[in-house]
Amino acid sequence: MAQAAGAGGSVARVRAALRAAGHPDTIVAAPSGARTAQEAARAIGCAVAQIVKSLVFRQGDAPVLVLVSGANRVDPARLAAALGGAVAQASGAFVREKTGFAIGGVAPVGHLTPLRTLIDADLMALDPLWAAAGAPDQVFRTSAGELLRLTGGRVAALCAGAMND
Ligand code: 5CA
Repeated sequence: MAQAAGAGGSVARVRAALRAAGHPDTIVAAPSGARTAQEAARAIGCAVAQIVKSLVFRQGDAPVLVLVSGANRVDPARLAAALGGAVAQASGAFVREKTGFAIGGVAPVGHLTPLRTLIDADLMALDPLWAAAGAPDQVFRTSAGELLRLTGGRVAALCAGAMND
């Protein structure tokens, strides 16, 4: 299995989190790379919309995980409304500190600390979904229902992106 150098521990953390939650181990390597949603979709052979972006924002010092379709962009106003306050996109250092993952490999599960999670409503209509598995060349297959269950996240309409135009 191809793995980014030094990312083996991060992928193992995702695998352990999936197993602990009773989710099948669906992690696969994308040797051509899956650093962006476009790259991941090309590697898997699925629509960009089916790639889950795991975006970290910060509300003060608190991290917030936002799961959104690769075809969508988060609308900052909708996100602020859903969270009841302004948020900013987190720096790579903040993301690493709170999740243990580097940008490009941030998974929806297996974080070092608990993250309040929001799931964009558009993801609910897409199946299967693929999300990063802790490294920029590893993804796993899942579903919107499983993401809800795994993260304990709340569904909200967060995007005014491609699917809402
Ligand atoms: N592996 C792919 C497909 S699952 C992936 O992780 N995509 S992602 O969208 O979830 O992660 C990339 C996101 O990281 C970008 O959309 C962007 O929001 C964020 N990002 C990229 N560069 C930076 C940076 N320098 N600082 C903070 N966030 C960044």
